[in-house]
Amino acid sequence: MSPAAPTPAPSAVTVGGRALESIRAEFPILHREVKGQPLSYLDNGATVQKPEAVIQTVDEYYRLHNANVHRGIHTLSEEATNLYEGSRAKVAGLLGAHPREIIFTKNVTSAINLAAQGWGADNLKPGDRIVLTEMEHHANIVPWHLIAKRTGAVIEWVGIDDEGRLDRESLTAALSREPRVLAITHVSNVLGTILPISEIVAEAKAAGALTLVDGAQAVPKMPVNVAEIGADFYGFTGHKLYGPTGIGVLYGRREILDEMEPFEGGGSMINKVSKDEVTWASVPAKFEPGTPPIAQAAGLGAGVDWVNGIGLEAIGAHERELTAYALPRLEEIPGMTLFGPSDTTDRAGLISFDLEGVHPHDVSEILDRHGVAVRAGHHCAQPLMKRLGVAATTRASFAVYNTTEEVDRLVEGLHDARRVFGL
Ligand code: C6P
Repeated sequence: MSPAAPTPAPSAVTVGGRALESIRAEFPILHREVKGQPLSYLDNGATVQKPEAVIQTVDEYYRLHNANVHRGIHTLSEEATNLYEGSRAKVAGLLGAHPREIIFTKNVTSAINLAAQGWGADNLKPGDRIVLTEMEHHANIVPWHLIAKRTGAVIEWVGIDDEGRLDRESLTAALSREPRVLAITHVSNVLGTILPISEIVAEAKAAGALTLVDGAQAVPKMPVNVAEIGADFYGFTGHKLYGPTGIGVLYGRREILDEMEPFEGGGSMINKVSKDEVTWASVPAKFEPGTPPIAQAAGLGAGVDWVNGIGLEAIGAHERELTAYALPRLEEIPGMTLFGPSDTTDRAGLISFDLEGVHPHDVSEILDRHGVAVRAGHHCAQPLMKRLGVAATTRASFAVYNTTEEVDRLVEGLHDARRVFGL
């Protein structure tokens, strides 16, 4: 563990060339109080707060442009369609993909379900192997259980080492058994581990596996280029990228999307419907039945513009600095166990921990009295909790607007939690 970094003066901190204070000013919710204390929102792994630009875009959509997309030949419908498709182009630009490779879904959970069911139903057969890792979120476990049950495929697990990094030997061994699928996270939502995803995907492809990457915790924290990564599918969720809830993204390689049958049927995804037969629209419409999340897509587009204005490299670096600042201070607290890699080169801005003698729910409740919001629980990663030997952890997770003062308040709150429990 590196020695504690000195506290920078708040007014001197910049992110992507912008003063941190001016970035914070763009987030209205950061100025409210909780339990009579200023809010320190450190639950960004669950969802991030929204800047004015995103809030205004959603508001303006309903005030000025609300209509259904791809349907009406009238001005409002054209405006709504332009906003919706414009956001698709922005997301494609962010990921280095073609807009036709971007499917809008409800969240990353539905993106992974779409890929698992849509691809798996026609491509998996009894005995086929699906490889998952011990650090997956349930969103990248349960959909594979569902398709395995339907097709007779079997799930195999790749382990992690004691620092929370992927056990590469275990991965290589699993890949040597020629699995049909590797579904893997890019960044762990519990450990913060950043996986060397391009290397892993290349190894899986060489073994002939279809690859799906869960980018829920990566896309808000670092530049992601799907062409460089080379995965067949890559998913993320809009509400963690400063956008609204209700919108997620599945990137799929064009050839795979063209070959895949739709997962759900309905309006907007067809070419022709007769009493006896249906033909599909081309991608991405084939995978977007019914009225899509139009306002949410517009908001996500504004979120993409907003992060591009600061730069994801700079956002990730700021969050890593906060992590480097927090780790030694947390480690000094008696009874503290920290999970995840001990240096910050391959870990993103989140920290899970266990405070001996205080249940994570109590930690979280006491921190809330200090105005500090963190998450406590299994973080939808129960196989990982089992591997770590705990039922739950407390997690502080950072975003672009967090400060070292907020880390100090977290540390003070944790000392208070120990006092409350007589420790
Ligand atoms: N993790 C957390 O507090 P949805 O709910 O579909 O927007 O995101 C699911 C998801 C998938 N993968 C990873 C790696 C995630 O972190 C999440 C969401 C939140 O850690 C809520 S459990």
